[in-house]
Amino acid sequence: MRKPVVLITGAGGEIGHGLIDQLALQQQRAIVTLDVSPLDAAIGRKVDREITGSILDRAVLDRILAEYQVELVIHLAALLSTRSEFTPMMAHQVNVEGTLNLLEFAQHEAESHGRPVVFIYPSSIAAYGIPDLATKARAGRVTEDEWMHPRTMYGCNKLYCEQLGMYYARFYKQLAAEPAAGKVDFRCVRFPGLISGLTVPSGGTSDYAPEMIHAAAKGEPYACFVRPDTRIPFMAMPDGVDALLKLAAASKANLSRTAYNVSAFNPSAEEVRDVVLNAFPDAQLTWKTDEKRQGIVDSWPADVDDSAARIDWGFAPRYDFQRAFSEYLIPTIRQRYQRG
Ligand code: AKB
Repeated sequence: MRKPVVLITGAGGEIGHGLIDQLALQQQRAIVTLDVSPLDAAIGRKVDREITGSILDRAVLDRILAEYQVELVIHLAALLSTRSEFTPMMAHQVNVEGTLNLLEFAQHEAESHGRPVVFIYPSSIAAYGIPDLATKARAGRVTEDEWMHPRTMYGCNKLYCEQLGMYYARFYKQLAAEPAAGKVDFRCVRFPGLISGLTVPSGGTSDYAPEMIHAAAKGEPYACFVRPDTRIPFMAMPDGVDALLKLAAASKANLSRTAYNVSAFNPSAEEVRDVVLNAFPDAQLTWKTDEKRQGIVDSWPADVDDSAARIDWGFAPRYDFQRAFSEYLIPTIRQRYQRG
C-alpha cells in the first residue's frame, strides 16, 4: 500500500526551509522531498524521505510515482530572475520543462489513485512587465489580469507555467475519447519579494532587501544595487509559507481563479535601509545602482491587489513592514550570525 505523501521539489531552497518546518508540525501527510542538493540536516531530519535528484530526470519521478501516493505537490524548484538572465536556456529547462514534468507526474498520480492531486505553484511578480516608471506610478496596485508582459526569462517561465497549470486543470487532452482534465488541481500564488531570516538569498533581483539585512548583521559593508526610491511588494517568509499551505487546504469550490496575487508590504529600498540602520546603527549601507538589474525591478509593480486571495481563501499576512523587521527578520538574522 503506497503511503499518502506531499512531494516538495526544490525543498532545500528559501521557501522549503520554513515549509518543511510547518508541514512537519501539521503531520497530515508524510513528506517526500526532491532536490538536486542534499537538505540541511536541520530540515532533512524532519522529512520521511529525502531524494537527491533533478526534476528533469523522469526516471526519478517514475520511481516516486511507483512508490508513493502523492496527494499534494508543492513545486518550489526554480532558477530565480537574476540567475536566469545569465543562463536563460538552463532557466527554461528547469523552470518550464521541469514544471511540465511535474504536471505530467501529478496527472499520472491522479489517474493512478483516482483522486485529483493538488499542485501548488509559486509564481512571481516577475510575471508582470510595466514599461516605464511613469506607467508604474499610474498602475498602482496591479490586479492579476493586468500588465502580464514579463521582461525576464524567469518571468516568462512563470507566466507560461501558470498557463500550463490551467491547461492541465481545465483542458488537458480535450480531444481524447475519455475526459482527462481536472485531475491536476492547479493552484498558484504570485509571490512578491520574499524575505527569510533562515536562509541567505540566492539569485533573485528582489534580494537587495534581505542582502541588506544579512550584510548589516554580519558587519559587512553592502552597496545596494537599486535606487533608494525603488518600490516593490515584499512579504516575510512565514507569511509566504502560510499562504502556500492555506491555498493548498482551501475548498476548490471557493477558488475563483488559479493564480492569486499575495503581498504584505511595499517599502522603498530607502525605507528598508532606514529600518536596518535602526537595528544596526554601525552598518555600512551605501548605494551603487546596477542599471540593468534596476531595469528589471522597475518593470515590476509597486504594489499588487491581493483582494481575491483574501476573499477566496482567507489570505491574511501576519507581518506588516515594521513587525516583519522588528519581530522576525532582525532578531532571527541577528541570532543567526551571533551563533557564528
Ligand atoms: C526574484 O527576485 O527573482 C524572486 C521573485 C521576485 O520572484 N525573489
